[in-house]
Amino acid sequence: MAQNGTTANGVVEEIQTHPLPLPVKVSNIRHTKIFIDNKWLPSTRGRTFPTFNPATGVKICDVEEADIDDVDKAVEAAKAAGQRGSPWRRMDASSRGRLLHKLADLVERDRLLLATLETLDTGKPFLQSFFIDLDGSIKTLRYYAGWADKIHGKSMHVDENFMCLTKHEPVGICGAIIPWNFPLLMFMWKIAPALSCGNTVVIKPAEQTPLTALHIGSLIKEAGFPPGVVNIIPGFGPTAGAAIASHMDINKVAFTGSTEVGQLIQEAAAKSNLKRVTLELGGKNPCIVFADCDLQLAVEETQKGAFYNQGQCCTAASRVFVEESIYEEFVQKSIEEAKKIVIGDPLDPQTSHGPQIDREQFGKIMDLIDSGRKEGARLECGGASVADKGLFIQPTIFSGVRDHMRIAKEEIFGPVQCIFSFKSQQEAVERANSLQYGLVSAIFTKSMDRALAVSAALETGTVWINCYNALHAQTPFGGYKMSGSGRELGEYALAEYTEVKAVTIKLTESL
Ligand code: NAD
Ligand code: NW8
Repeated sequence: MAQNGTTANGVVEEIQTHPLPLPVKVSNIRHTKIFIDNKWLPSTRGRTFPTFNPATGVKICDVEEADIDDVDKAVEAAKAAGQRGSPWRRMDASSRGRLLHKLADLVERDRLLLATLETLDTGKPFLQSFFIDLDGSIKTLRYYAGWADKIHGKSMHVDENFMCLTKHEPVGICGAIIPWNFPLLMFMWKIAPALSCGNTVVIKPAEQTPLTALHIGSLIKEAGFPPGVVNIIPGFGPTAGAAIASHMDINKVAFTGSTEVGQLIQEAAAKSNLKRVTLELGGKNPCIVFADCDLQLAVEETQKGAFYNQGQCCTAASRVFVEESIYEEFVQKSIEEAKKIVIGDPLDPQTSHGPQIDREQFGKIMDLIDSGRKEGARLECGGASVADKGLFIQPTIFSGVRDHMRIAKEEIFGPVQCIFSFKSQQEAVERANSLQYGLVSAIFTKSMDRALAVSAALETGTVWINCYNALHAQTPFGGYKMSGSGRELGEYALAEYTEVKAVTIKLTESL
């Protein structure tokens, strides 16, 4: 369906050239239990927790709450599934690839239902769920399906007439802890490379958004993955999440979420069994807009970067540095652009902006907006919640933002665009690099010479030139500095999911 490219601007093309997909009616939620060993289990402690629709505040359903004992059960299942001699370990690598493709087929079959569930649980506009989250999920699965039988080592004739073979073995049981902003996509970013390399998985969805992960559990079983290869434990961070991070039998943990929790995960990993850790944390991502850019493009891309997913992206474009000579024009055009955003019911295909995820995030964002006003930034538009609408916040633009303000330094994770002015290239680069974050950055200019020079100077894992949120299954993604460690997606992510074994053979005849 989505063939014209599915970047944030791709959505618009799709809307114009294809009949609109429509949400399905969801009368009861089929999968609300803990998924271990391809079976649906109740919580050992007999507890459940509610999940809400953030657009209405209405409870969708209760979900079985996994705790430490359920994590132990999941780890036992994963251990048995991944043992030497098990069906999963004996399976041809090409068959692992086929299973991942089969899972992708089933996700495509259930695409409307999954997009609807994602929208109900997160509040993100349905067409974005359908075209961005589902498309990215399917592409991630297919990309790593293709890798499964292409993951192999080298043979080296080394000094003193030894032959060395390197083998890429699975690391074993991979724990994953994921956030609420892209529940389905983050699930795939974790499981697809892990399974492609032959690992087993224990994954915890965020407590706010467990529903699409649990539906995928049923598809994993239907696809024919052996029991215990993937185990899904809905639950809370300090209990189920912490149990993963400190488990003695989990060999690796992949985390996406806040920097504070990322530090706890790395600490718990170090103190338990030194499990391998990859972290995708926050960002305070700078865009540098030079006077020689395509101004309309820069306005549109930086704004989508700021407001996409209600600003709830680790990649949110939250610091836009604009060259002095085009500053006023840039701000005016940005305000015009913001007026086109349609706030409303996320299930309505016209809607481009939904609610924030929960009351806590809503409060944090409103507090930061207040701080911006008080510290003297200029509120150009928005700045308030939407009357009678619970968790909706208007797209908000501040101009005249100065580097010392809270809104210039703290991750907001809401629909707030901060616009700064700069005089020289060197000054812009220094200010862009001045924080401890280093996830993504963007440059807008028509000079490729300048773009390449500036991209070399920016301390971020991704640099976008004349585009934003241009993520692809083939391209590595991850942070410098306190934005994380390790890479997801692309060939680079495979290294995070394999142990390299060197087998050295003493030769008796010279080659
Ligand atoms: P969080 O880091 O608390 O939650 C992310 C995941 O970690 C969830 O699954 C959660 O249950 C789990 N978790 C929480 N505490 C844990 C612990 N002690 N041990 C193990 N796992 C734990 O994020 P949040 O509270 O949902 O959001 C707070 C802030 O984090 C946001 O305002 C935003 O700045 C940032 N955030 C970043 C991302 C991202 O994509 N990088 C995503 C969500 C939130
Ligand atoms: C994996 C991801 C994508 C993809 C496309 C368009 C807009 C925004 C995002 C996005 C494989 C193929 C495509 C996006 C996704 C996650 C975050 C931020 C932006 N991803 N996309 Cl955290």
